[in-house]
Amino acid sequence: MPDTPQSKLIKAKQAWAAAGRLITGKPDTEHAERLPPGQRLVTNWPVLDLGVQPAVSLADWELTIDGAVAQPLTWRWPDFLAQPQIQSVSDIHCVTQWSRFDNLWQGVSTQHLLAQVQPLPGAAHVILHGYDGYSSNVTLENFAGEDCLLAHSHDDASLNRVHGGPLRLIIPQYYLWKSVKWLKRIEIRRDDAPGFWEVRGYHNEGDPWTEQRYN
Ligand SMILES: Nc1nc2c(c(=O)[nH]1)N[C@H]1C(S)=C(S)[C@@H](COP(=O)(O)O)O[C@H]1N2
Ligand SMILES: [Mo]
Repeated sequence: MPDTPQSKLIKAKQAWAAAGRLITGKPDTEHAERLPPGQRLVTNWPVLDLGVQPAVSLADWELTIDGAVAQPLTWRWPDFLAQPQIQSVSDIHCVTQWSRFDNLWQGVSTQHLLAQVQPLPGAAHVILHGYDGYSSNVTLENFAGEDCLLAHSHDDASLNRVHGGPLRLIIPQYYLWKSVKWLKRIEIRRDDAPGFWEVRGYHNEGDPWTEQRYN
């Protein structure tokens, strides 16, 4: 990678992961507090990504779901909007220590998506790919979590580009690095494949309550 300011930031975050920075050692497995250990509440919404924020027009947008599924599919924007829409409210927690409460999301549930593609027996992992080349991995079980959705709106407005519009994933039970912005492809697999931050020292899971920040 060339030594751009962005690649310096990536190297710095990788070094923090190696050093276990920000870990408080006080897991809150009972969720006694609403704020996970080591987090602070913000009311704004910080932007974090690799510094490339792809502009994907609705006319060009496509989402492919493939891999270990009986019915792989590609949705263009009208196909996506034709799916049943849900709303859900969740808190988000970033590994860089900020949390934001009560985010209203609208979009299509991951459970609905899975019912369409029908994962094959043995499918156990999901790799999320963004239009910017970013990726992250979650287990199929976590991907299918209650409040997980493909979100096109946040707090009653279309998701803007910096936060991953037209469409991003939301996996509220994990740190936000798993919630891939500018979602392009959902790959369902039998074996795992660690994503961008997971190969750079971040935890393979990412539960904020037990501070699964780094591995
Ligand atoms: N496509 C893509 N998704 C991404 C990222 C990225 O660089 N590219 N960064 C992740 C990280 S590390 C974080 S903390 C959140 C930040 O989301 P936000 O900018 O909407 O707060 O997006 C996640 N999803
Ligand atoms: Mo992040």
